[in-house]
Amino acid sequence: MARNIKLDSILTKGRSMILACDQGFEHGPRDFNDKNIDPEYVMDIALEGKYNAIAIQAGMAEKYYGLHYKDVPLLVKLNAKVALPTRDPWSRQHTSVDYAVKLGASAVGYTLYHGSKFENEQFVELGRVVEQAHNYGVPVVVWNYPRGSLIENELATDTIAYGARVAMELGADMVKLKYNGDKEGFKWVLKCAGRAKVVISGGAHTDNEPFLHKLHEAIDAGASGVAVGRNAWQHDKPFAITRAMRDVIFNGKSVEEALQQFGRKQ
Ligand code: FBP
Repeated sequence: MARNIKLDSILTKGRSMILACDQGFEHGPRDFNDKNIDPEYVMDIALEGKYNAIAIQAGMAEKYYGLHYKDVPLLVKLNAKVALPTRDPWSRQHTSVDYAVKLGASAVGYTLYHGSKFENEQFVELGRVVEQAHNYGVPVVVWNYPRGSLIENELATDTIAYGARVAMELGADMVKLKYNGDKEGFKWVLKCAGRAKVVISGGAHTDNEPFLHKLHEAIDAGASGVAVGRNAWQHDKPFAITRAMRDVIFNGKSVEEALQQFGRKQ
């Protein structure tokens, strides 16, 4: 019998637009400028932009997620690694599910590097996370990154599909993965994910049109949304790009229609 996992807490009409701000850890402060280095700047985008969740590490949740932001569901990342070059990434869990729940998490997140020589340790950790989170009814979002010495091309469709399957079989309720531009192949990726929702990652900040085009294609193929960071909070018009993403994800708008959001006031 399916368990009572409250995935709806981070969905609108079955879809999701998540704002991620864990790049300060994953990539380092080079991703930020004077404005967006302030977590409140990013949290305000999540709140006013009505995102389905803000994905942050526990320390940021402790210091910044309070009553003021209670209308943005909190997604606490449970593991992380820094951006030091390594062939075989291993992102170990540093925050417990219990603590994430105490912080007010509606969902927890875990980054899985399948294809790293440390993948078995990560499988065990993620398995435990799923068990603990589901005991609370808290959904688990898996950041799926096939990466490591066993992976030749992390953007090959078969590789992405394998990652989606692994995450679903380990218990992910939502899988966040990269969209490689192969729309037909992506339909297979979605089938591999089964009943786990699939959201695509935003990637490095790019121009509005190609970014929205990528999002539109993925949604059209059947994706459930996006977990975006740099394309939102590095944008000089974060609310316009937020509304444009919303148009594509929730309102069935074309890229051309969504781009009209840039003609409006911020
Ligand atoms: P972006 O939209 O900025 O790419 O953020 C999404 C995200 O999943 C972050 O949560 C994470 O820090 C980052 O991508 C990791 O991406 P990568 O390791 O591929 O640079």
